[in-house]
Amino acid sequence: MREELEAGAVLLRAFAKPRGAEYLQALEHVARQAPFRHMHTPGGGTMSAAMTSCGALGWVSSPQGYAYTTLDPASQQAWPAMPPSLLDLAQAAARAAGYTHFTPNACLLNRYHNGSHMGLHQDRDEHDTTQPIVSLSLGRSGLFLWGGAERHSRVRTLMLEHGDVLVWGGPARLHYHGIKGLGPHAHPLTGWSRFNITFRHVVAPQ
Ligand code: MD3
Ligand code: FE
Repeated sequence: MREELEAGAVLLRAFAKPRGAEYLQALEHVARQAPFRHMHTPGGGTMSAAMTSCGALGWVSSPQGYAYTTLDPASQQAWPAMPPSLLDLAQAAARAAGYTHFTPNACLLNRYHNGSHMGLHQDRDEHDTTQPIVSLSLGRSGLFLWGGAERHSRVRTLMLEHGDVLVWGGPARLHYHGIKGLGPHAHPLTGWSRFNITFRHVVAPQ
């Protein structure tokens, strides 16, 4: 089911559900090489969602700021390669949403437990807003906050379920969004955890 949420933003309900277990295996393969960790923020806080990355570039937060890097600071090694199954899924979803030339080179993996959330924010570290962001939700459901162009724009909520894919581009690419919390039920494949994988095209740091 393809639902246009606003200009540029498409929700593909259950798009990834048939292969959900396969995508979770790919996620575990990444996390064995680059474990999930709780990053620190420039403001002195710690993010309640645990994160890791795969692909040529990975996203890191530290007291010094936010950046995409070619090396995982935890290992000083390159980030794990993007699993082909995940890359295929992201490109198929982008195509289904009307974005034909999506070439993600960064993939951010988020893990939420009880009490994890992600405050309203914009994704603007990619330095390329011509390509969309594709998001894959796996496991326990999450309450997505969907805002607008400004921090104080009206915010709507949407439950994201296992296998749902969001494609966010065009005029909606820089809109505010977040995760308020998790659904009440455990998921047969992930228990009390929710995972989200976002695929991005990032302009390589100089
Ligand atoms: C709307 N992740 O990793 S995914 C993030 O569920 C992030 O973990 C959330 O926000 C999560 O940055 C939400 C859906 C999403 C992702 C990127 C967007 C929605 C977006 C970028 C622009 C607008
Ligand atoms: Fe985001």
